[in-house]
Amino acid sequence: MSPYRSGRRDSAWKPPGVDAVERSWRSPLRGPWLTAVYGSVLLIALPLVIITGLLDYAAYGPRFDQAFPTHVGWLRLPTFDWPTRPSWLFRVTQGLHVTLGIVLIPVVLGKLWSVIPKLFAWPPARSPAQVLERLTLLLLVGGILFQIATGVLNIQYAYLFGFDFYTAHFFGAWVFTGAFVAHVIIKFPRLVTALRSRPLSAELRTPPAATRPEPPDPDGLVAADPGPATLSRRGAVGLVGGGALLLGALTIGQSLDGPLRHTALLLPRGRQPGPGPNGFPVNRTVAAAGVRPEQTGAGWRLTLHGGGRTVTLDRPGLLAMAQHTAALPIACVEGWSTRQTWTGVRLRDLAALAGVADPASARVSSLEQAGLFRTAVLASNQVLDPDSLLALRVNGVDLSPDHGYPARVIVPALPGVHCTKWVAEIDFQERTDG
Ligand SMILES: Nc1nc2c(c(=O)[nH]1)N[C@H]1C(S)=C(S)[C@@H](COP(=O)(O)O)O[C@H]1N2
Ligand SMILES: [Mo]
Repeated sequence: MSPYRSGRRDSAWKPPGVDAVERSWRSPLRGPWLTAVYGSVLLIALPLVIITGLLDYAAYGPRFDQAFPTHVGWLRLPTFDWPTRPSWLFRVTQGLHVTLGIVLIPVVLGKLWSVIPKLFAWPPARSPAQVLERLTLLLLVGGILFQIATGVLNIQYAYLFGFDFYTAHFFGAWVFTGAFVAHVIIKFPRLVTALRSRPLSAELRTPPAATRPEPPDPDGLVAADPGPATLSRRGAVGLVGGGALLLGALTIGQSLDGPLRHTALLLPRGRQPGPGPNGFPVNRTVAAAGVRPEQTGAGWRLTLHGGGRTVTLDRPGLLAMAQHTAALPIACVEGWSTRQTWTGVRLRDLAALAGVADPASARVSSLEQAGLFRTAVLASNQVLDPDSLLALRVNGVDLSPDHGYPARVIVPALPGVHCTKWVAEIDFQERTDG
């Protein structure tokens, strides 16, 4: 038999260079088992990232056209009233989304490393089924890298891309999720077989010197010409796991209060305005928002609309009303959160003062002239919760200018972005459906 006919598929014609590339993937660690180990971590954790992402979208109140992107066509999910209890709900869903998204980066990279020879597989199109599979892989790999890149750049406030983050991340999520579901359906049997092929406990006891390549596999993950092992599979799993733990340790602090907050080294700097009762993170400063000191001084007035009535109050007038204190978190879409103790007037008392006993919603407007943060709509349950406040004070002192002086909204479980600072006006809508 002629030697080139008995060989593997490399006897067929290939463009120059492909052979060399194929031979250069020589790690003896690559194979179904390692790919399946990284894959099973992602199989368990990524659905959590996807679900918390969808919940975050729901929390912004798509019903009031204030979730981004606003127009999502047939991707519109059934909307529901985002609850106000437990008050830490959004803190947990958004914190989990961002933290887990960061922690999984090394696992995604490890998984991609383990399958990278397949990117150069030749011939590129062996059968229609294989073309379809490679297409879903393109959406899968492209999708996850796109979601990681846009997500990380967003929380680092690096808007390097020329498109809207929310639109990109939202539609990117659907592309990725579709490809992820297809990939899991196609590969799940392989994953199970691969995990069963080598007991984890034995693998974790094998040193580099005893590490051998896996037998050749139908997917071509195992190198054709493996080199000697410089790292064991235990080492490869430990490297990725260690990277994930390190990222987690540097991130988790942004969701904690107390001394552990200082461990959040990946938080963008300069947002923690020092000690004292107002010393907690500021999303946008009063200066950055373009709110001028003369707007927030003694001449400031709060205007309430509703029930055909307009009521105007100054800050002493608000302080003369019944005051309520509640410990509530602010949780930002970017992942950080912090619990503080707020004092002010209940929103439901302000609704009653405006003549609206049963509000369907309330539109809150700030002193800002324009922009994303100028107005926010609160749903009925968010206005009526006894801890929903127009806060005047925090931790026993007046709000600082950066935290929204003279008055700001704080509502349990409401995304931070809708806790409007420097409030100028609240417009209560009476329920009309009886
Ligand atoms: N008027 C106004 N309100 C605002 C903002 C803003 O830029 N302008 N930022 C929002 C965002 S995104 C968050 S996370 C919270 C943060 O509140 P803090 O800066 O007091 O911590 O305020 C919200 N309220
Ligand atoms: Mo935010």
